[in-house]
Amino acid sequence: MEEFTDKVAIVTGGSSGIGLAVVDALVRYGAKVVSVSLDEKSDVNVSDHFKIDVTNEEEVKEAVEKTTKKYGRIDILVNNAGIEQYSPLHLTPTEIWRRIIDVNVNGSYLMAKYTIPVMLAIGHGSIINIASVQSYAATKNAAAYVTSKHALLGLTRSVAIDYAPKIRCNAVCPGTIMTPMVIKAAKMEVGEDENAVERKIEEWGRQHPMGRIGRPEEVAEVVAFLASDRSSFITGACLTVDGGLLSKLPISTPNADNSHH
Ligand code: BMA
Repeated sequence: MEEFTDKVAIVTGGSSGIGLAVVDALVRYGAKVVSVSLDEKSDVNVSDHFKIDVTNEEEVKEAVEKTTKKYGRIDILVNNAGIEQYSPLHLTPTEIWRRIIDVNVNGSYLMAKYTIPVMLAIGHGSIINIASVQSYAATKNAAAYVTSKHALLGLTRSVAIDYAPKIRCNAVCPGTIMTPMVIKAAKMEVGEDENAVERKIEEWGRQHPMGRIGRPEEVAEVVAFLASDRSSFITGACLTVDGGLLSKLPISTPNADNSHH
């Protein structure tokens, strides 16, 4: 499907996890994709890769300028770069709190700030923010991350109403997805042992009604849909991609098949 022929996309955090899957999907559907991340190198599929820190305003400005100069346009921005760390709020070092908010929220703000004028100039654009199920509810000991992901929905809605009808802005809210970030979180809980990590991830999977955690490609497909004209009347939305997690209350109920009555 060459849906994105002549379209140009920028993906932040494009060298691993969900970002990498998004890069691959957009390339597969015909877009030229520029990846920006802290890593030296990126996916072989990208048209360009810039090593930047999305919290650095000068670096963001320059990456957007270089992209616009070379390709003449930016149709799609995917704010995917994100970090998390687990600790109770009062034990979270202030610099860690600030860094999480800086990457997850301010990075998305800066990318939008410099990309929006380019989108306005070409008359359209689609911005997709990778939020989380933690945009709606919290896991324990993740206050900075949870706060940042809640904030991303505010950013999404504000951009949506400020720039409609030219620019659409939506969020995707993934549940647990098999990425380096989630593997790291599992290791924080159970240590380095591979079997223990696998068991932890399977346990998380069982908490999702679908019985498993998600694959990065399953998020990337939704991002591609929101980037495309197939979602032309969707703006300010958050599409949940969580295998049913947010639909479930963790309360036990009588089993009708096993009733005592
Ligand atoms: C994500 C991350 C993951 C976690 C998932 C479900 O945003 O925090 O580490 O597994 O939410 O809680």
